[in-house]
Amino acid sequence: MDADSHTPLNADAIGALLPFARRIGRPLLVLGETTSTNDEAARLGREGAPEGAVIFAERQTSGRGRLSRRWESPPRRGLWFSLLLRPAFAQAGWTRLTTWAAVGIARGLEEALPGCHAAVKWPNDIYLGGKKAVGILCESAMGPGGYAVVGIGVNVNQARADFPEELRERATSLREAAGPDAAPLDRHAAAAALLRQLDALYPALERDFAAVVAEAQARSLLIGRSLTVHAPSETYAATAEALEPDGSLRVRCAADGTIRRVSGGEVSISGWQ
Ligand code: BT5
Repeated sequence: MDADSHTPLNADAIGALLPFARRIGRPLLVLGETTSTNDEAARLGREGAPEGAVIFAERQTSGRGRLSRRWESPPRRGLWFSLLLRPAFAQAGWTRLTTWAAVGIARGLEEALPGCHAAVKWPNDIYLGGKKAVGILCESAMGPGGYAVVGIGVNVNQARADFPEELRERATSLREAAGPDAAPLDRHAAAAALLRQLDALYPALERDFAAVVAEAQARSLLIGRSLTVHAPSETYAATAEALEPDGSLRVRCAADGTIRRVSGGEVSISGWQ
């Protein structure tokens, strides 16, 4: 199947599947091509747009992950989108957004593909069947008029051959998780499931974040595992113990048994790529 035989995304078709009273998904925009939907959402943020805007793009020419890594965004195969948010609590707490998005997206994937299990690899990846299906990139502008952008890349309809060779063993799509001969999924239904779940979970970001963290921990691929922690200033071996109330990761350092909290940087699971 070539790219053009995948039905183009249409904002009205997604909106028709969302509740009228919603915070997230108003307005809904679909662009043909952009550098990165995070750039577009940030532009809306700078222009003073209210929270809730969601921007999809069929193609990103500079889709990015953390640390300027590249995010593969093949046209019409996935859902590449960004949310513009202005949470109504102190900006220091906006780091919660990654955990919130991970849980909302995990629930949305399980709604879009009943029977699948979505696991969270702290802090910003979602895995299906042991492979990465989703990446999340939160970027904020602090200060007066500040805003947060939550960028989400969901692999929906890629077949194995659609991934670049170096990702084939590590990445997957909803379609691949559905089975070897599964037909392409309806991206409108998948997008609506994701946005409905994020919208439904949004109040918990402020009022019941402990429940969000508890679910992220229950879905976590890391807890109890041996890890390598790549902190900004050092790399060390550790075991993941739990998520902290703010969503950071509590680990026990292998060398001296001390407990540490990891809130930035990277972790890799020993024995994984
Ligand atoms: C992420 O970064 O996983 C965050 C990705 C966020 C992408 C969305 S798409 C909409 C919005 N607009 C953007 O420009 N970005 C956001 P990180 O944890 O740094 O992981 C990046 C790594 O994931 C890469 O170095 C690859 O190894 C791998 N990767 C790249 N593309 C992938 C894909 N489509 N599926 C699975 N893994 C991928």
